Amino acid sequence: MTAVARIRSAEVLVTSPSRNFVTLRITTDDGVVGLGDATLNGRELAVASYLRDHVVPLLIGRDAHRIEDTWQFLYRSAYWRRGPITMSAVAAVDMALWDIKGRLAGMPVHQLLGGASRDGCLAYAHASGADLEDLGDSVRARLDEGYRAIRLQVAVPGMGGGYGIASARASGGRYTYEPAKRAGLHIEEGWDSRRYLRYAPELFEWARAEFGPEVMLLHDVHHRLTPIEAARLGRALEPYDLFWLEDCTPAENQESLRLVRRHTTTPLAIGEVLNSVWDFRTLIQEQLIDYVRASVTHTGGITHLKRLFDFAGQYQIKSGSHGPTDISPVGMSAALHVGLAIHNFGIQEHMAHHELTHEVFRTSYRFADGFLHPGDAPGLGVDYDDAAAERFSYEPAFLPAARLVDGTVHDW
Ligand code: CS2
Ligand code: MG
Repeated sequence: MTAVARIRSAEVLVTSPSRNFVTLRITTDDGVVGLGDATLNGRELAVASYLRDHVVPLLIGRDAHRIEDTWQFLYRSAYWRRGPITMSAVAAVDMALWDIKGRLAGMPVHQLLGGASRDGCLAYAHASGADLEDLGDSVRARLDEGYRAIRLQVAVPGMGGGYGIASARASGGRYTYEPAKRAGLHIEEGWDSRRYLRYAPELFEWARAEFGPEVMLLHDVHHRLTPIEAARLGRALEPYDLFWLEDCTPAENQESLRLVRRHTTTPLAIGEVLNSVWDFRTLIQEQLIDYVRASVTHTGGITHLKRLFDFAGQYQIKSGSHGPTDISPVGMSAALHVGLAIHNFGIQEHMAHHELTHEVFRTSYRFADGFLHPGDAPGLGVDYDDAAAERFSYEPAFLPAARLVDGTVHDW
């Protein structure tokens, strides 16, 4: 007799312990609980409504064990496919069902995915600064914590900023960059590609001279260059041996990466704003990238992310799971279970969550000597503290926009 675990309830939980998170909690008739992350930064309530109004009614009474069937049902029966809202909602259900299956089996999710393929997941941290001295302090703090791979972002002189910067000096050495701002108003930042292109190679020349050849260095362009500019940057950075150059040009037009690839051997990572295996098809089949930057939260959950990574693996492309603070601890844990299990793991982003976030989400993943491990607790290994969550009500927050010097809206 096959065991059935009927879904009794599914709740959409919104909380804001330092930033907004949307979580789906599914409970079976026997009281087994599973959690899924549905946080879409700056558009959180759209996914909350999609789940509450359109998905939860379809879940009640279904067998929580039927993960693949539920995934296909939610994806195909919606008729309106793909996109960040749909794929985040499907992801939350998928993660919660894997969590339930793991708890019922008494096994961590990575065991259900085939077991560990490695001892831990190589993680990279963020370092940034208002200038090189400030950035240096930030890098040293990350190295002291044990990271072996670090993403470097620094303000471009004369531009009054740049993407992904928190001053280490101003935050007392603690890295506190948070993309979404609670100010309520839409924040706009300036951008000048010519200044940036002149400065980026200087940044990495400095970094190699300062920190030597061993540390793995990463950099995020955040979609701001044209393909030919990206090609030029990739080539200029070759002497500094980057682990990867991320989102060097917007990738909706996947073919544009052909041009970049023709000119540079700097490894390329793409994909945090893409949501499905179909969005990556040309990038993967033509080997136009080296790392898939998808997140478990925005790409249909564990089931679809694994399918995407397996596809990439046939082309010697590795995983590089998106892991900023806007992926909740539930999403981070799910990404780690996948990362530990798959063969073609590359690296995991780790932008550590605020202490308040951990008061709501009790996690069992751990970091040591540059590596993350999801832990061996059954399921995903994350518990949600309702009493703590109730202390932090939702606060609207917006991602910034970028404008060029003449006022034109640019890619942020
Ligand atoms: C970034 C993200 O981590 C990254 O690589 O690109 O922090 C991104 O800006 C945010 O996830 C946007 O919500
Ligand atoms: Mg990025």
